[in-house]
Amino acid sequence: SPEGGSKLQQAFTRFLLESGALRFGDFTLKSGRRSPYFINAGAFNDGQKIALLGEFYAQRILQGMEQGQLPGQVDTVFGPAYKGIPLAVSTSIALSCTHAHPLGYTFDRKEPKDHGDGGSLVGTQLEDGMRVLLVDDVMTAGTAVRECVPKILAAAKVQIVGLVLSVDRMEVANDSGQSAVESVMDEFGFPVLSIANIAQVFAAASTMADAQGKLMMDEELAGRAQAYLDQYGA
Ligand code: OMP
Repeated sequence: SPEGGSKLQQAFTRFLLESGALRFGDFTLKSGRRSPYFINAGAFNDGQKIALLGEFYAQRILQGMEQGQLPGQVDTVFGPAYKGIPLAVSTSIALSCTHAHPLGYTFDRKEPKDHGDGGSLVGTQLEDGMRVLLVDDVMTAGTAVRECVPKILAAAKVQIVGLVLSVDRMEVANDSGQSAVESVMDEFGFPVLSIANIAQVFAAASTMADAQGKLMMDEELAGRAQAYLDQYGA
């Protein structure tokens, strides 16, 4: 790829910055790590942004299919509640309506339901033999995905064909020197792809200026990001 990354990575980085999803500051993560940057998928909070986000996921999934990382046929896109729900829905719409790749969407409930259909999953119901593609927002230590996989496998004997993230933060898992993405791949045996990893995001952001001509990621921010990655990077 050229300097600053692929077209998809560059466009996605611009989208992260312009929508305010990528912020620099001082953030405490779920894992307890204190990070100088944070990616907040909650910033994709209107119809245009969530449609565009679904389109980015679709592009990455189609690329994964072309490159043989993902099978060409998938039955449903699964997004873990709550933040995974709009990801699964928007990705399914983009693949089905824009890319002639019809498939379902599925998500879980956080609370058990004891009336109505009684099911704990919403959308396309999982059946034995189905191919399920997971989508999630960001991976840091890999805790979120470890919670959701057993729930899916308890519903039916499905094949989880992969996990697609917005951003892989490229950090170590909690209890090892191994990267979170690699330890999830080893543990569950499916590929983990991201629209962009954090190194690709930073490479692209360092080449981009805002409307006032100010660099989106100047040397001071780059230095703080590097210091964090020296500590927690895989
Ligand atoms: P792990 O479960 O440690 O992999 O952290 C990933 C989750 O943390 C994501 O699903 C988010 O809920 C949250 N998160 C972000 O959304 N953005 C970040 O930049 C970092 C985190 C985080 O807390 O690590």
